[in-house]
Amino acid sequence: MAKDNRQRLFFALWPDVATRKALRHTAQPISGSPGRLQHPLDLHMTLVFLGMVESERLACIEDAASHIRCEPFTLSIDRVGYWKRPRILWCGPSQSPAPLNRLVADLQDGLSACGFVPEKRHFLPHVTLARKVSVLELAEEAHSCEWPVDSFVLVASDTGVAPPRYKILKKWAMDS
Ligand code: 2AM
Repeated sequence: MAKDNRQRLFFALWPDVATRKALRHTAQPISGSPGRLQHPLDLHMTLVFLGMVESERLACIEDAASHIRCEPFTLSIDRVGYWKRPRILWCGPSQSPAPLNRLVADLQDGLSACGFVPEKRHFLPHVTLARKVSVLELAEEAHSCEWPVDSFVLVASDTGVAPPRYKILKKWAMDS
């Protein structure tokens, strides 16, 4: 049987060790079931989700990413939220900073040359903290944290394996 040459890919911001630790403590559910916590090594913020991609398209994807010009910026993670339907507990910035919006838009633009259709939904920056959560109440105050962002990454998702589920394939530093 032919080996499947496709991978589930996405671009993301990946936290440094200190930010990763802080992210885990942003949300304090005070009632309800905690659900399935995201493995600490899997915490990230998705920028662009590509879906299943054939390996032949990787060169175009990486070339698009290498043309991105973005200055380092800081993300203030000061908001926690809960999406009822997918039962996801997340944290994110209450204001999506301009450099982050530009980075996502530029990536989408560049990737359209590789045949990807830009996401129509509004970009809602978030870090999934837990899935299958039955949260009834969240502590009023988010334990906010500052996330210094100086790179972005291309990630492969290994569905169906034990955590950590994600593998960083390539990292691009932002220019200062
Ligand atoms: P989530 O954290 O909100 O679930 C790997 O699966 C990453 O891609 C996750 O961050 C996930 O977002 C995101 N993702 C999965 N499926 C997606 C889709 N169809 N559209 C956009 N993002 C998706």
